[in-house]
Amino acid sequence: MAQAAAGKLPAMAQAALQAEHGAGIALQPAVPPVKADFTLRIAPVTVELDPSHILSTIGYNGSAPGPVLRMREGKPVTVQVINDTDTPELVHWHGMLIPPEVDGTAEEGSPLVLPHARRSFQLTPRPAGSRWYHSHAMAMDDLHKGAYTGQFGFVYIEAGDDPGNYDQELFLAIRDWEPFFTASMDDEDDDTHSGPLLEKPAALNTEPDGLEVGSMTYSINDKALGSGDPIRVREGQRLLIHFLNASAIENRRIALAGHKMKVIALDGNPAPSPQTVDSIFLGAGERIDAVIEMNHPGIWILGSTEKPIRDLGLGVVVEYAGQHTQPQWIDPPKEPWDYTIFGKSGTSLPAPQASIETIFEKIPGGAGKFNVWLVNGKPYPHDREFVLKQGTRYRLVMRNRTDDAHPMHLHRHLWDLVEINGKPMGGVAKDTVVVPYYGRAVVDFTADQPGLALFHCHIQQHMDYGFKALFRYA
Ligand SMILES: [Cu+2]
Repeated sequence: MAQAAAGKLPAMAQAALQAEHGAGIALQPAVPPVKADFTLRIAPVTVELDPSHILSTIGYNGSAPGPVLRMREGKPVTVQVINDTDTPELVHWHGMLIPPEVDGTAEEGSPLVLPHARRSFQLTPRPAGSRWYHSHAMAMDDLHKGAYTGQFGFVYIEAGDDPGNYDQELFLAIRDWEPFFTASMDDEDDDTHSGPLLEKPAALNTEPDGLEVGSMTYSINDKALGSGDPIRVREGQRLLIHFLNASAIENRRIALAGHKMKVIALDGNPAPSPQTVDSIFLGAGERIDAVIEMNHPGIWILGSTEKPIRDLGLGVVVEYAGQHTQPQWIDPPKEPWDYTIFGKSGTSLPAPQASIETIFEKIPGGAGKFNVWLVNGKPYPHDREFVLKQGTRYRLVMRNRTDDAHPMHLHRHLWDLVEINGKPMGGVAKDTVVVPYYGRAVVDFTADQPGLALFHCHIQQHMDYGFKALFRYA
């Protein structure tokens, strides 16, 4: 926890160095070593959330999360992936504009890294900002596979122009562990609403819902709240925190008690209007970069705004020097999360030349079964993919006719948000957007990344049971 909180070379940076130099990786005989800039070894790991919760999962380079990989924008790198498990694996580079062969999904035709085999990938990291890598394997009804495992980590792509206007830089990944099937899912999806229900279906399907996935335990990085080192600060410091919701399951709201956060980037892309907020909301797969002024001495909890989730581990203690109280929590004001406040009105974007309509629906699975998710009336795979023409500017309309908020992601492309639930906006670029329940999101993008591109909900179970589609180039 709080890997960058103390010392010159934080543990995650050391891990990154190790990854860079491939330290500790035993090369199998008869396989010539590959000169790689980064090596990711997929293998069983243990995660000690706290001394009474030690979990077994699959991770990268002996830990979960894996190392923070720092890359330079535009500078090609070779990544060697070694799969020391019995399951074929895929490493996806979320938020990068890279070809389908290296993007890391089976649907796009990226090669699998077979069990007990290795494979090298060349990619040119871009754009700059907070990206991440994770398994893109299907899990279906196996909660020990894919994004349910500890296979996730940050990639930070540097542009070389970081003014370093902060005293500490931290990478905090929000996670849940020990997933289980449940008939009742209670989450904060209603947080996403600030408008009318624009996309309510004509006739509500009132069949009972199928099983969803819940979690027994939570953490930030690999430690539960109260375990591991606190983030140690001094009054007057500025913290730059890169947040990532690495959950395969849920969207989350996060706050630091007693403090406000200035959101400066969404999904790693600078926000044209940075805003100071009481809490942040992260859909599964989303990132937020926030600067926090240490102006309220005490000992505080940074964590989930939901008490039951904090009690199950989702948080970390922030400790000012010289303070000796118990960690305090204060509920922040509850306001719906609103992407539009980070945009800039009057932002001029190229006009869309064509539009793509998508409608999301749920077929309730009923007791003991799974829901099925439809894109335009059908679960994946579709008879015909969405066809893009190279160089064309598209308007993608996402109509969510379900009672859940879905974090939608299009691989290998960058979206410009133009409307959330009827509210126009501009200037915010993202790769993942939470489409409010019975709501709508509209984004524009330029088709400039030839090859197949996967479009899906970032909640693993939704994706596995139909909630995905392929975009292909004509
Ligand atoms: Cu979903």
